Amino acid sequence: MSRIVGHLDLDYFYAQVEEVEEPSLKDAPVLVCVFSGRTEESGVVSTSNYKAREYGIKSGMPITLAKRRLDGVEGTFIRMDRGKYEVYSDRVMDILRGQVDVLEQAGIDEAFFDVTKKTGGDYVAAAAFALDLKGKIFREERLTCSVGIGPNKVVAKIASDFQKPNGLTVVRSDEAPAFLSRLSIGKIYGVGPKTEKLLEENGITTIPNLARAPAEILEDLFGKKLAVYLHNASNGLDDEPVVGRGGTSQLSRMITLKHDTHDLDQVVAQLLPPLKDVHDKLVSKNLFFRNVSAIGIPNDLSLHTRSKTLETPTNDYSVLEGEVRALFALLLREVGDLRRAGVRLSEFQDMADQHALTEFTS
Ligand code: TTP
Ligand code: CA
Repeated sequence: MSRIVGHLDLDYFYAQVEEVEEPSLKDAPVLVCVFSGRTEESGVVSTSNYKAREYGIKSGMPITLAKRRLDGVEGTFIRMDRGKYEVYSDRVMDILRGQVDVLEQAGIDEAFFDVTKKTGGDYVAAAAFALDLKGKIFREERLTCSVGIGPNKVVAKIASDFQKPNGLTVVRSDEAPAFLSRLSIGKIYGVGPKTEKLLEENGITTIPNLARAPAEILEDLFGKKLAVYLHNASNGLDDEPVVGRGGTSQLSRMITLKHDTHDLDQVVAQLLPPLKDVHDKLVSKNLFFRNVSAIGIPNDLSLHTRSKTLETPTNDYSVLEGEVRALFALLLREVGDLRRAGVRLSEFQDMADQHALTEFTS
């Protein structure tokens, strides 16, 4: 049975989450920014919606330059809230996990998946599956994404990027060389501007050039490993398996509070059972956590988070409860009555690994 691999990437992810929470933002530029705090305008754009991209706004661009590019057009500048985007990401990944044979999360807004068994190796079934998946993510989270389906990770990743946003591109293995031949070399995963320039200096300017380049030339330029990868990738070949991460990457719990409240003691008291439950899970899985987030949802259903990364990982319950209390104290300064509250732990370390590390360093 031939392998069928997919790659899913959420569209303009941080900015799209902000639009989901405030749909009136949709028709104008939305720029999610990391403010460095020196002056009101210092910092960079993390990402922006497609409306903003029409004005040439890009990730990593200084906010001052983005303002100049907007040239007086009204845009909304929003402070990046990574904890909030992680909650959305977790939920999308949970939807995916339930539907595919193997899931490999590759970033906050992207994942590879294997659906060979699920589809019986049939591309028509895989295309129908991908459409259904996109529909489910949109119905449940109001988020659009772009999906690529192909015979391997390299092709699937390029395919998901091919018709963004809200795209679906299916490339069968026999179509892969023709599909790739229309694209620039830089579209191949792992080929950055430096590699591209080096190839260009050696007369290799297109994917078909690369696909037919003599092995010795590529090996001279990049060494054996990268040369083999480039040769295979440009021919649409790649054996990398989709690796399901068996381990837990996050644990979270949300509750609806008995009454809407702004009282810290009330919130923390009601969160104690879910906190104990999360802590039991942590201990049973032999994990230490490093990052903890408090999540609060007021009546307007907007999502607010505050998170903390500890200097050293721990599984100490009193530390967990103390941090959660401190985070909710901060969060409640900025929002009104909460309707729902929750906690999320992430950045886990296996206790077994930690023992190994101590043995190694002592
Ligand atoms: P991307 O998937 O690269 O970008 P995107 O989702 O905003 O847009 P699209 O996929 O539609 O092209 O990155 C995912 C998120 O990672 C993005 O929403 C914000 C964050 N990010 C940064 O914070 N800084 C960066 O330089 C980039 C590229 C992304
Ligand atoms: Ca994305």
